[in-house]
Amino acid sequence: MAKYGWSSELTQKMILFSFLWILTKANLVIKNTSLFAADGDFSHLMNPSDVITSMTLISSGVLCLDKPDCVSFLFNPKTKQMQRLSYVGTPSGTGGANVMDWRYYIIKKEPLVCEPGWEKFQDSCYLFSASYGNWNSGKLFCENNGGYMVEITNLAEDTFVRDFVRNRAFTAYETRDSWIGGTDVVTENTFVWIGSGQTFTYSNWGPNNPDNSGGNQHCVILFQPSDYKWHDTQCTNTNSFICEK
Ligand SMILES: [Ca+2]
Ligand SMILES: [Ca+2]
Repeated sequence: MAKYGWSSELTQKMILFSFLWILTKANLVIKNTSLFAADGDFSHLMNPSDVITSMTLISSGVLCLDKPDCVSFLFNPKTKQMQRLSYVGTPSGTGGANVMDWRYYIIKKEPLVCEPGWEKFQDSCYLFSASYGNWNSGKLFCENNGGYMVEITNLAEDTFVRDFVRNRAFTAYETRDSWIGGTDVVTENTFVWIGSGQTFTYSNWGPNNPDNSGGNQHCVILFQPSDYKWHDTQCTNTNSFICEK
């Protein structure tokens, strides 16, 4: 109804934000993502059993991106609730009081473009460094380049990264093996990704690893003699770095 300034027509207007590379929230990076608000009555899309609490519009967007089939969502700024949708909705007509606090948003992912020197794979860019150092210097190197030490969270990503290092020539012994972002330095044998703090949900350990050999192996490398499967090793060792952003 005109009273609420809503139109029966689906007019997508870009509002709010278009954030590139930037927004990091605990366990997720939103990249090349824009939110579009749509006018109209979308109350017919609501399903009370699917409503979840989300503090902000941005965290609602994060929750949507966190679910692979989510392409749009409803958000209520007054009740701090949202509902994810796996399709692009169309309005049923003019708005009404029952939906006045809810807004409908569409997620739009822009094509990902990686900077020179970074390799693109799926939704991330990867930097395979020619320099080397200990694990912490790798962490700082990646952060200084706007990313984080690589987090390998599925077989496809693991295959991409291992293929890359397997096929590249290394010029120094120190660059043969590569640091990745995994560590169990906080709690022995609980490996987490340093960028997100998430525990491993996927892993590809080499034979007999992790073994915490000598009692002080708390950082993870792609180990060439194991065809670049993962080994825990001493964080003070010297290897090349793989960054992601
Ligand atoms: Ca360890
Ligand atoms: Ca080991």
